[in-house]
Amino acid sequence: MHSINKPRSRSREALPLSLARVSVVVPAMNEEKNLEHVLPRIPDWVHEVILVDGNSKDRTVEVARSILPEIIVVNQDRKGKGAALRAGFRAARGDIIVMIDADGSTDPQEIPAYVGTLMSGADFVKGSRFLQGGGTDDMEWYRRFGNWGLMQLVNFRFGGHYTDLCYGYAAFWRDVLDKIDLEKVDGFEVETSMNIQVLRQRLQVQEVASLEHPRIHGKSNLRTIPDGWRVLRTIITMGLQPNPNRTARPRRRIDFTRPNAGWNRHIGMPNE
Ligand SMILES: Nc1nc2c(ncn2[C@@H]2O[C@H](COP(=O)(O)OP(=O)(O)O)[C@@H](O)[C@H]2O)c(=O)[nH]1
Ligand SMILES: [Mg+2]
Repeated sequence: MHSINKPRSRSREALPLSLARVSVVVPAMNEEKNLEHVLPRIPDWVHEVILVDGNSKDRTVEVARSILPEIIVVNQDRKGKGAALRAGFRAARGDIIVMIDADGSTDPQEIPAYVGTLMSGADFVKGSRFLQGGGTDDMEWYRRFGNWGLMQLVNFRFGGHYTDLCYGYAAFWRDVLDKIDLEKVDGFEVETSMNIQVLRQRLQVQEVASLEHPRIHGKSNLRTIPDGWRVLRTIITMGLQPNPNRTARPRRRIDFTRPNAGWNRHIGMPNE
């Protein structure tokens, strides 16, 4: 038995995070000026950082390599943020995959909150700007309104309790990729598609409060009307498809009789 007063041989910070390997996927299109505000803020214990270059016309790739020489750079097969994430997920080797933006809006220093929530039993963790503790400085009123309306539709049709929908910060265990299909999801509807599919798969989905900062340099690539329409079309199309798991019982919650059942399940460690 451990005595409470006995000093630990390893630091507390190094313990849980060293067990699972974390890949961070960063889609970036013409973000040369923003990367210096993003890449250095990624925690050191992250196993790998994957930059998906959206055929940038500026020095995005060179700048990324100069800041983080070990960064892995991949290309995407089609245009759009969804295609970029798909390529990044395919290249990722970690047990956990975290997706963040390259424009300075999502703060890599929040990664421990996502990883910690996965460690404690969640399968899929999404950031929310509208939970207590979260917020945004990067959303015009009409985008806020659109996001809210689309989220209501998703909650109504797919039985979620989301407080946010179209936000680029999320993290998940890599086996989630076996359960969701992103093959035809090329654009900004990617987060919505993922958020719906994880609900349909009855995964343990959890939100964490997140602060979204203003994009530092440049302009958003999102076009409110066409991209909002793509999101709406995704919700309608998926809503018309029958749920293959409709009769499945909701996934068993964390089994407290098994030690560390949360992360052991995902990284294939014995439970005893
Ligand atoms: N590789 C790649 N990255 C993209 C593409 N579209 C957007 N991004 C990146 O995705 C992130 C979010 O895009 P952004 O334009 O800021 O949209 P917003 O945050 O919704 O306003 C940023 O890091 C962009 O550089 C794309 O087609 N390819
Ligand atoms: Mg942005």
